[in-house]
Amino acid sequence: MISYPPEPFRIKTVEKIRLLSRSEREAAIKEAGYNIFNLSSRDVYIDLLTDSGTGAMSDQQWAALMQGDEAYAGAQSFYRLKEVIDQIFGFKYFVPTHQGRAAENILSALLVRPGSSIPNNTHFDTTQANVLARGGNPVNLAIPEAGDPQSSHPFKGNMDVEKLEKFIQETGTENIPFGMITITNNAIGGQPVSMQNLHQVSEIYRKSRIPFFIDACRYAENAFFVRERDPAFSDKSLLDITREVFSLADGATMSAKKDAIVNIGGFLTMNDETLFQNAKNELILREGFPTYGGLAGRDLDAIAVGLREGLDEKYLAYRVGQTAYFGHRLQELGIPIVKPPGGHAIYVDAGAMLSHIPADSFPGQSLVIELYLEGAVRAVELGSVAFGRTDPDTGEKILPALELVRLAVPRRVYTQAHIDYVVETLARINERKESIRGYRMIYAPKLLRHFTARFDPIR
Ligand code: P70
Repeated sequence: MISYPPEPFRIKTVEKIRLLSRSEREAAIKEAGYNIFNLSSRDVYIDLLTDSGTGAMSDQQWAALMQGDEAYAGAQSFYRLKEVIDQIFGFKYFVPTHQGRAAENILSALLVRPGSSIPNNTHFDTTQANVLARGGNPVNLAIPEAGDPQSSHPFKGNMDVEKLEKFIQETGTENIPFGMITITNNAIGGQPVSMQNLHQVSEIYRKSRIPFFIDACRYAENAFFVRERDPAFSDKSLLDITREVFSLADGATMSAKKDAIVNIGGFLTMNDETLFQNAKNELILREGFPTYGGLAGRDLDAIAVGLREGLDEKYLAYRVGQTAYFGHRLQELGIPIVKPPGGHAIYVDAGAMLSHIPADSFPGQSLVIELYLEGAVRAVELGSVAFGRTDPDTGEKILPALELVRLAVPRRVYTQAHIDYVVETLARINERKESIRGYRMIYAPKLLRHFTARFDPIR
């Protein structure tokens, strides 16, 4: 029997969910242009679209909201958040932003020049888009194992350091305004990055004088995996591990909607004073005054409390345990998933499961739609719909290595019975998988197309 530690909390507030009938679901998804982003959330039973902003806040966080200081400048909420960010991240400066992509936008606006390149283990959708939007070139340099769903490499999120060195040599440091690494690596399965890899990447960037920024959304889950999987860290505290990680970089972008367990918020943090000055000016132009960013004072307080809760050992053991339980149950049923289970989500290898559907007919999108039709479960495609694009110079279609469907687990929201329901839904789909057809994309914008694309079933 697979199990995981019981929830280290009890439930004080509940939210009703409803399950539509099959014919109602058919009508809803058709109306949505076969894109789950267009569904009304009332029509979704189990919502695994994202773990971003969907977590349940604690009583402590709700209490902190009441103490929010809504002063325009110098709010006490800012100083309370600063204390926590100083302790966990340890960079000299930070600016609050309304979410992660706003931090990415500021960084890209200030540093990306047309034609320049930004390496990463794997850029997630909004970082890729923010770099592209400034005329830059987002480059993915993950280790080869990242492209193999079967590989059980313990740190499959790692960057390929040889490729990184070669890339820097060929491109020239003057064409790389900053380098990144994403922890955990969301695009390829929520896989962790090892401390050793972070040290190597940091050394390479530093010796080339390339500023190093960490996309830190799921840094706490990454720290937990480092402690679990690297014997050198088994007796270190999660805070010590985290401090070591951030000491290797020059700054970080953060979506607090993930490991800080809030519904909205983020920040950009850095050591460079000039960059900080410039970031403040960008912030004032678009987000807000530097002591609140695009947020209310109370939001800053919720983040301050959430950052500490997100790094709690008991919480993380339950959290990562729940995701692993989910993955192991699917593996028992022979459903191909990215191995090993990631921190915040399970990624079904739709390319393998629906191998009769070619990439340009979007097997991942087909599976996402089937999940909704079969059980009103909402997942997201992370394959050719989300990451596919056309090279502006050559007109060549660039497709991702894998056709994945992500089932993200919101933090502190669903119970084991909910997870079991999703497993059973997928089991029924798996039994009739040969009859599932592909889709045609009938509308797509240039950037971040998955959010608004529309589809038609191929008959
Ligand atoms: C997700 C969401 C956000 C994200 C991220 C990394 C590694 C930056 C950001 C931006 C986005 C999403 C995707 C599909 C469906 C719904 C939402 N990731 N870096 O779920 O942060 O959203 O705060 O601007 O994962 O993974 P923000």
